Amino acid sequence: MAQGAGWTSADWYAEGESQIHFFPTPKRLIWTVGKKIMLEVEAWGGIKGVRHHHFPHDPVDGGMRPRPTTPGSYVISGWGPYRTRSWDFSRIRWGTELRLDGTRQHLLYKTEALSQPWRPVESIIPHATLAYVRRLFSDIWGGNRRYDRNGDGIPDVWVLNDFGPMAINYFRDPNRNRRLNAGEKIMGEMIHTTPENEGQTDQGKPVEMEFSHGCIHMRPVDLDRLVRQGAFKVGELIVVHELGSIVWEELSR
Ligand SMILES: [Ca+2]
Ligand SMILES: [Ca+2]
Repeated sequence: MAQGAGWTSADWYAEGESQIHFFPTPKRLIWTVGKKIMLEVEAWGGIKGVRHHHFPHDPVDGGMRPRPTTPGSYVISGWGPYRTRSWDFSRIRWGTELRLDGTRQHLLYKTEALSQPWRPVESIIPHATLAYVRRLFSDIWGGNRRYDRNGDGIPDVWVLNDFGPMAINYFRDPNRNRRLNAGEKIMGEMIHTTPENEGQTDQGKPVEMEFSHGCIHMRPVDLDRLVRQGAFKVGELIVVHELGSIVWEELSR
């Protein structure tokens, strides 16, 4: 079993080491190498429950209350499209192929099962009728043709997953070996974009950031930039600083 104290503040900004630091209060995510800032972008974490504030397509059971992003020093475990049963629209992986059934009344998604390669979207997300998906796609993506090549308002692929095309995940690493061992768990909080922000970017509209339920939200262009420049490496430390913390002033550019 994994044991030990894990990574601590003594490990932050280690000489010559690439790290990610997230400061929820000033809404900054910083990629550092030692004490040098390689890139700094805006990023939004979670906050304490906000009364009367509803996030886009909140789960109908209301089971997901916003919470602050959990502070700590973690290790990046990987990235990719994320899928979870806890969020209705995230039950289907981003980019999954879609098509209409024979009656053209129901939307099907491509499964990974050979026995039943296409299943109704409604079988996994009951309220996601064809009309609902069309409306949501129009609200988020406008008249997008990249994901709707025939222009019928029905997307060709699933671009409504709450976690965007790619989520970067991380874990607590009590035994400090930078590997995910038995007894170590990947956090349910991760770095990702939202479909709303992806759609705004695609349409050239201003990107309106929102507080998360605990995850770390970034602009699609910023996430792309960090990934392209090699900021998120497996095994690298990611530090979620406490609410109220400010960016350490000894960092330089
Ligand atoms: Ca279409
Ligand atoms: Ca470990």
